[in-house]
Amino acid sequence: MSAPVDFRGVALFPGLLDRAAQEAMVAALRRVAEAAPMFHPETRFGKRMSVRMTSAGTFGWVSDRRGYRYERRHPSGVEWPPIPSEVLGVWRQVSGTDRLPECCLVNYYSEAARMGLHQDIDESDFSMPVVSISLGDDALFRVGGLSRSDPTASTWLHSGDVCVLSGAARRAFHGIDRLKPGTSTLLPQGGRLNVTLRVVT
Ligand code: MD6
Ligand code: FE
Repeated sequence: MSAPVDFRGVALFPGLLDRAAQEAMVAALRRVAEAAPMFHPETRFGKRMSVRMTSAGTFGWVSDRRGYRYERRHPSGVEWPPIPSEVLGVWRQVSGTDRLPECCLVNYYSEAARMGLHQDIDESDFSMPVVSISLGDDALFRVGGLSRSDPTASTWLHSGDVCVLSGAARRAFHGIDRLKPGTSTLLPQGGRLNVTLRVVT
Protein backbone atom coordinates (compact mmCIF):
# COMPACT_ATOMS: atom_id res chain seq x y z
CA MET A 1 0.00 0.00 0.00
CA SER A 2 1.50 3.38 -0.97
CA ALA A 3 1.46 6.38 1.35
CA PRO A 4 -1.69 8.47 1.13
CA VAL A 5 -1.88 11.80 -0.66
CA ASP A 6 -2.92 14.70 1.58
CA PHE A 7 -5.79 16.75 0.22
CA ARG A 8 -6.63 19.53 2.69
CA GLY A 9 -6.16 17.17 5.59
CA VAL A 10 -8.06 14.29 3.97
CA ALA A 11 -5.88 11.22 3.33
CA LEU A 12 -6.46 9.92 -0.21
CA PHE A 13 -5.40 6.43 -1.28
CA PRO A 14 -5.76 6.58 -5.07
CA GLY A 15 -6.54 3.21 -6.64
CA LEU A 16 -6.27 1.28 -3.36
CA LEU A 17 -8.71 -1.28 -4.78
CA ASP A 18 -7.79 -2.93 -8.07
CA ARG A 19 -10.46 -3.95 -10.55
CA ALA A 20 -10.94 -7.45 -9.08
CA ALA A 21 -11.32 -6.03 -5.55
CA GLN A 22 -13.81 -3.45 -6.84
CA GLU A 23 -15.86 -6.15 -8.55
CA ALA A 24 -15.89 -8.29 -5.41
CA MET A 25 -17.00 -5.30 -3.36
CA VAL A 26 -19.82 -4.46 -5.77
CA ALA A 27 -21.03 -8.07 -5.56
CA ALA A 28 -20.98 -7.89 -1.75
CA LEU A 29 -22.87 -4.57 -1.81
CA ARG A 30 -25.50 -6.09 -4.10
CA ARG A 31 -26.12 -8.70 -1.41
CA VAL A 32 -26.46 -5.92 1.16
CA ALA A 33 -29.03 -4.18 -1.06
CA GLU A 34 -30.95 -7.44 -1.48
CA ALA A 35 -31.31 -7.77 2.31
CA ALA A 36 -31.83 -4.04 2.93
CA PRO A 37 -33.16 -2.40 -0.25
CA MET A 38 -31.91 1.03 -1.32
CA PHE A 39 -34.31 3.89 -0.63
CA HIS A 40 -34.46 7.62 -1.37
CA PRO A 41 -34.28 9.35 2.03
CA GLU A 42 -36.19 12.56 2.63
CA THR A 43 -34.74 15.49 4.50
CA ARG A 44 -36.63 16.79 7.49
CA PHE A 45 -37.99 19.45 5.15
CA GLY A 46 -39.65 16.73 3.07
CA LYS A 47 -37.24 17.10 0.16
CA ARG A 48 -36.10 13.84 -1.45
CA MET A 49 -32.32 13.37 -1.48
CA SER A 50 -30.90 12.68 -4.93
CA VAL A 51 -28.81 9.70 -3.75
CA ARG A 52 -30.34 6.34 -2.87
CA MET A 53 -28.98 4.67 0.24
CA THR A 54 -28.90 1.66 2.45
CA SER A 55 -26.62 0.45 5.24
CA ALA A 56 -24.94 -2.57 6.76
CA GLY A 57 -23.76 -3.03 10.33
CA THR A 58 -25.21 -2.45 13.79
CA PHE A 59 -26.49 0.97 12.80
CA GLY A 60 -27.76 2.43 9.57
CA TRP A 61 -28.05 6.10 8.73
CA VAL A 62 -31.58 7.22 7.93
CA SER A 63 -33.26 10.52 7.21
CA ASP A 64 -36.94 11.37 7.05
CA ARG A 65 -39.30 14.09 8.22
CA ARG A 66 -38.23 13.37 11.80
CA GLY A 67 -34.68 14.36 10.85
CA TYR A 68 -31.57 12.28 10.35
CA ARG A 69 -30.16 9.76 12.80
CA TYR A 70 -28.67 6.31 13.22
CA GLU A 71 -31.17 3.44 13.53
CA ARG A 72 -30.75 -0.25 14.28
CA ARG A 73 -33.25 -1.21 11.60
CA HIS A 74 -33.98 -0.52 7.95
CA PRO A 75 -37.20 1.49 7.41
CA SER A 76 -38.90 -1.84 6.52
CA GLY A 77 -38.20 -3.08 10.07
CA VAL A 78 -35.46 -5.64 9.22
CA GLU A 79 -32.05 -5.48 10.88
CA TRP A 80 -29.23 -4.20 8.69
CA PRO A 81 -27.12 -7.03 7.19
CA PRO A 82 -23.56 -7.50 8.47
CA ILE A 83 -20.79 -5.33 7.02
CA PRO A 84 -19.17 -7.35 4.18
CA SER A 85 -15.71 -8.74 4.91
CA GLU A 86 -14.31 -7.01 1.81
CA VAL A 87 -15.34 -3.67 3.27
CA LEU A 88 -13.95 -4.48 6.73
CA GLY A 89 -10.64 -5.35 5.05
CA VAL A 90 -10.34 -1.80 3.70
CA TRP A 91 -11.14 -0.38 7.16
CA ARG A 92 -8.39 -2.53 8.72
CA GLN A 93 -5.91 -1.35 6.11
CA VAL A 94 -6.44 2.39 6.45
CA SER A 95 -8.34 3.32 9.62
CA GLY A 96 -5.46 3.10 12.10
CA THR A 97 -7.75 1.85 14.87
CA ASP A 98 -8.55 -1.54 16.39
CA ARG A 99 -12.21 -0.63 16.78
CA LEU A 100 -14.48 -1.90 14.06
CA PRO A 101 -16.97 0.26 12.15
CA GLU A 102 -20.57 0.08 13.36
CA CYS A 103 -22.13 1.64 10.28
CA CYS A 104 -21.44 0.99 6.62
CA LEU A 105 -23.50 3.52 4.69
CA VAL A 106 -23.91 2.74 0.99
CA ASN A 107 -24.89 5.62 -1.31
CA TYR A 108 -25.82 5.17 -4.96
CA TYR A 109 -25.46 8.18 -7.26
CA SER A 110 -27.23 8.17 -10.60
CA GLU A 111 -25.78 10.53 -13.23
CA ALA A 112 -27.58 13.56 -11.85
CA ALA A 113 -27.21 12.88 -8.13
CA ARG A 114 -25.08 15.00 -5.82
CA MET A 115 -24.40 15.43 -2.13
CA GLY A 116 -24.52 18.90 -0.63
CA LEU A 117 -21.77 20.26 1.59
CA HIS A 118 -22.09 18.63 5.02
CA GLN A 119 -20.20 17.50 8.12
CA ASP A 120 -20.27 13.95 9.48
CA ILE A 121 -20.99 14.79 13.12
CA ASP A 122 -23.72 12.36 14.21
CA GLU A 123 -21.16 10.07 15.85
CA SER A 124 -20.00 10.28 19.47
CA ASP A 125 -16.22 9.83 19.15
CA PHE A 126 -14.48 12.12 16.69
CA SER A 127 -11.14 10.48 17.41
CA MET A 128 -12.50 7.66 15.22
CA PRO A 129 -11.99 8.25 11.49
CA VAL A 130 -14.51 8.04 8.67
CA VAL A 131 -13.35 5.85 5.78
CA SER A 132 -14.89 6.27 2.34
CA ILE A 133 -14.64 4.03 -0.75
CA SER A 134 -15.51 5.16 -4.29
CA LEU A 135 -16.80 2.71 -6.94
CA GLY A 136 -17.96 3.51 -10.46
CA ASP A 137 -18.02 6.88 -12.21
CA ASP A 138 -15.67 9.71 -11.23
CA ALA A 139 -17.04 12.19 -8.71
CA LEU A 140 -15.98 15.75 -7.92
CA PHE A 141 -15.27 15.82 -4.16
CA ARG A 142 -15.27 19.20 -2.43
CA VAL A 143 -13.53 19.70 0.90
CA GLY A 144 -13.69 22.82 3.06
CA GLY A 145 -12.98 23.66 6.66
CA LEU A 146 -14.81 23.55 9.98
CA SER A 147 -17.24 26.27 9.05
CA ARG A 148 -19.53 26.23 6.06
CA SER A 149 -18.17 29.55 4.81
CA ASP A 150 -14.51 28.42 4.83
CA PRO A 151 -12.79 28.21 1.43
CA THR A 152 -13.12 24.87 -0.34
CA ALA A 153 -11.14 22.94 -2.93
CA SER A 154 -12.18 20.03 -5.13
CA THR A 155 -10.59 16.88 -6.48
CA TRP A 156 -11.88 14.01 -8.62
CA LEU A 157 -12.43 10.67 -6.89
CA HIS A 158 -12.05 7.62 -9.13
CA SER A 159 -13.27 4.05 -8.86
CA GLY A 160 -11.15 2.18 -6.31
CA ASP A 161 -10.03 5.31 -4.44
CA VAL A 162 -10.30 5.35 -0.66
CA CYS A 163 -10.27 8.44 1.53
CA VAL A 164 -9.94 8.85 5.28
CA LEU A 165 -11.25 11.79 7.29
CA SER A 166 -9.38 11.93 10.58
CA GLY A 167 -7.72 14.45 12.84
CA ALA A 168 -8.60 18.05 12.02
CA ALA A 169 -10.33 16.97 8.78
CA ARG A 170 -12.71 14.61 10.63
CA ARG A 171 -15.28 17.39 10.97
CA ALA A 172 -14.47 19.26 7.76
CA PHE A 173 -17.34 20.21 5.47
CA HIS A 174 -17.36 18.09 2.31
CA GLY A 175 -19.69 17.06 -0.50
CA ILE A 176 -20.02 15.73 -4.03
CA ASP A 177 -20.69 18.39 -6.67
CA ARG A 178 -21.28 16.09 -9.63
CA LEU A 179 -20.37 12.90 -11.41
CA LYS A 180 -18.63 12.50 -14.73
CA PRO A 181 -20.95 9.97 -16.41
CA GLY A 182 -19.45 7.18 -18.46
CA THR A 183 -16.00 7.31 -16.83
CA SER A 184 -16.16 3.77 -15.41
CA THR A 185 -17.36 0.39 -16.66
CA LEU A 186 -17.60 -1.09 -13.15
CA LEU A 187 -21.35 -0.66 -12.70
CA PRO A 188 -23.34 -1.94 -15.70
CA GLN A 189 -26.06 0.65 -15.07
CA GLY A 190 -23.50 3.47 -14.67
CA GLY A 191 -23.40 5.90 -11.78
CA ARG A 192 -21.40 5.60 -8.58
CA LEU A 193 -21.45 3.76 -5.29
CA ASN A 194 -19.88 5.34 -2.24
CA VAL A 195 -19.35 3.40 0.97
CA THR A 196 -18.65 5.27 4.21
CA LEU A 197 -17.60 3.46 7.37
CA ARG A 198 -18.00 4.88 10.84
CA VAL A 199 -17.75 4.06 14.51
CA VAL A 200 -21.01 5.47 15.86
CA THR A 201 -21.00 5.03 19.66
C1 MD6 B 1 -19.25 10.59 -1.31
N1 MD6 B 1 -18.73 11.16 0.90
O1 MD6 B 1 -18.06 10.39 -1.52
C2 MD6 B 1 -19.71 11.31 -0.09
N2 MD6 B 1 -18.16 11.47 4.36
O2 MD6 B 1 -20.12 10.22 -2.08
C3 MD6 B 1 -18.91 11.58 2.15
O3 MD6 B 1 -19.90 12.17 2.51
C4 MD6 B 1 -17.85 11.31 3.10
O4 MD6 B 1 -16.22 10.79 1.44
C5 MD6 B 1 -17.25 11.25 5.30
C6 MD6 B 1 -15.97 10.85 4.98
C7 MD6 B 1 -15.62 10.68 3.69
C8 MD6 B 1 -16.55 10.93 2.70
FE1 FE C 1 -19.89 12.69 4.59
